Amino acid sequence: MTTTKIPKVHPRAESLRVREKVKEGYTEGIIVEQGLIAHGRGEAFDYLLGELTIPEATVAIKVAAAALLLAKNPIISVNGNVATLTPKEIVKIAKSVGAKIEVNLFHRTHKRENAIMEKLKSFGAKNVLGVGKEASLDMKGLESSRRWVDPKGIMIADTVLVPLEDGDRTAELRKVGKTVITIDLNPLSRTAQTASITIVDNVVRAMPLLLEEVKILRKIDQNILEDIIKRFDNKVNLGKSLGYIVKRLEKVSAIRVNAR
Ligand code: PTJ
Repeated sequence: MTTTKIPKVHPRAESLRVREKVKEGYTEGIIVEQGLIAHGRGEAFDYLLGELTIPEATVAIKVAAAALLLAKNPIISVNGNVATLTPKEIVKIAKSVGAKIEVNLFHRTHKRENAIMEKLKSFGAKNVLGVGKEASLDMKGLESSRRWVDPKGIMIADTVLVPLEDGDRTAELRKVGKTVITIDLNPLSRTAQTASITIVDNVVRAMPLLLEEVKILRKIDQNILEDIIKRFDNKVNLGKSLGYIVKRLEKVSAIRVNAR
């Protein structure tokens, strides 16, 4: 496998380093070809954000941490891209909030499920659900392979963290009363629009921040956590996230026009 040397001074070095990671995930059989394209779409939105965690994402991360800590039965749903980009954080967040971990793939193959499970186990996960025959229950209302879930996992969870995915599932999970937390760079995506809590950010930045927030809020009273959630409106926060992009583009374009 060839690894490209990324010059430290390259203005977009971090983004290029993440690309190398994505390429590794593909070589390891964890990320599917379509995942490379999905990553490119994410990069484009990240560019619009300025490749940083915007204030609206910081707010949503706090709410997400509170929701995970208050959940009776939380779970983290993992696909190829997230398993490659943030395996350490998946395992640590799961441990910190007592969440289960389930592999749930759009492009499902047993080989990929196994590769993802092994990756997570190499980062300390004890039990990974949803692999092979374990994903035996049909979550009605879905056409894709994502409908196969583990009876011990997503099916009975009250709160599901679905970092980065296609939009077919979030609405169905909401319909059956689950709290859905997502991390999606595209504030316009179906997942972003239908989740209970949407963090408009790159998983590589948001997952470590979510872990830190969980550690902070763990020490806080339950009624304060409930209050954090009550005061949050996802539609409003999504609107503000889009507003952030609009303002940023207006600012950049004004600089260009004035420089002429
Ligand atoms: O591993 P599988 O088989 O379950 O397949 C996973 C992919 C990602 C291929 C599948 O879920 C898919 O096709 O997703 P979409 O429809 O391309 O949606 C992915 C969403 O994630 C898009 O809205 C992207 O903008 C967003 N995205 C991509 N990379 C990141 C991201 N959001 C946050 N952080 C990223 N690094």
